[in-house]
Amino acid sequence: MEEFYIDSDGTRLHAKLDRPEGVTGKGPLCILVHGFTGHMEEDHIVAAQKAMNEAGISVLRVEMYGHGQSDGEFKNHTLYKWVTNALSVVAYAKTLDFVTDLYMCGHSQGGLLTMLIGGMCPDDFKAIIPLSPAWMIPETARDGSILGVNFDPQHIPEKLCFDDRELSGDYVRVAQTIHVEDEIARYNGPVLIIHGDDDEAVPYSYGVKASQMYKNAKLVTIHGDDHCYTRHLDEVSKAIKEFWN
Ligand code: FER
Repeated sequence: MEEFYIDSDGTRLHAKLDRPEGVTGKGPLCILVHGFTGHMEEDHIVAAQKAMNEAGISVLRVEMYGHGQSDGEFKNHTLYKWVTNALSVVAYAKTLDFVTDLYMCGHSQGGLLTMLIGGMCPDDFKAIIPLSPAWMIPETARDGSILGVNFDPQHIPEKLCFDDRELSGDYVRVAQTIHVEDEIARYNGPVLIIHGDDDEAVPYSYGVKASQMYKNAKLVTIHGDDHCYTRHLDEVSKAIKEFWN
């Protein structure tokens, strides 16, 4: 494992590169991103990394603005900042000599990011893998609700308060402008969506709907599982490994 920082217009993004055991030559690489409030050492992120490594794929885990050990404060993060960060990571990955095919995978808000970047950079990815993608966020932001906190969508408050965290109103302003459907339509490559049908944070119906909207998607349902696959993580690992077989 190699640990380092990737520059994104002055923001330092904490990254770890894990190559499959014994592999030093050229090969595919998957960028892997956590979700809202998440980081790269969460069980489901590490499980995804290990499954890909076992399938012969190198994995670049990166923490986005305001998360993990990257620069920025959580309350100041927005989807535009994450998009800028992800574009920097894609540009970095393309400079790596060993990389043949490039993939992108992300969980939840990282899954939403994966869908956006897939549409923005369709030529760069051999496939994309949104895990329980939180692509309802822009829609709920327009409707006046984020993580169960309600507000007037036409008069966005300065900040939103959750139990133990604060989020700038700018998060909502940005989210309201994003139209994920457009980016779904722009990506024609293979898409693997994995979603638990007992997800308490991102309705399973969004995984189903995305899989129907993409031209070339496969949906793997993790029956009885929640947002972070705490019950059947082994099934997630298996689905990821099989995608490359
Ligand atoms: C929301 C519902 C779910 C939301 C985020 C999530 C920010 C989950 C995100 C994640 O786990 O990445 O309204 O708003």
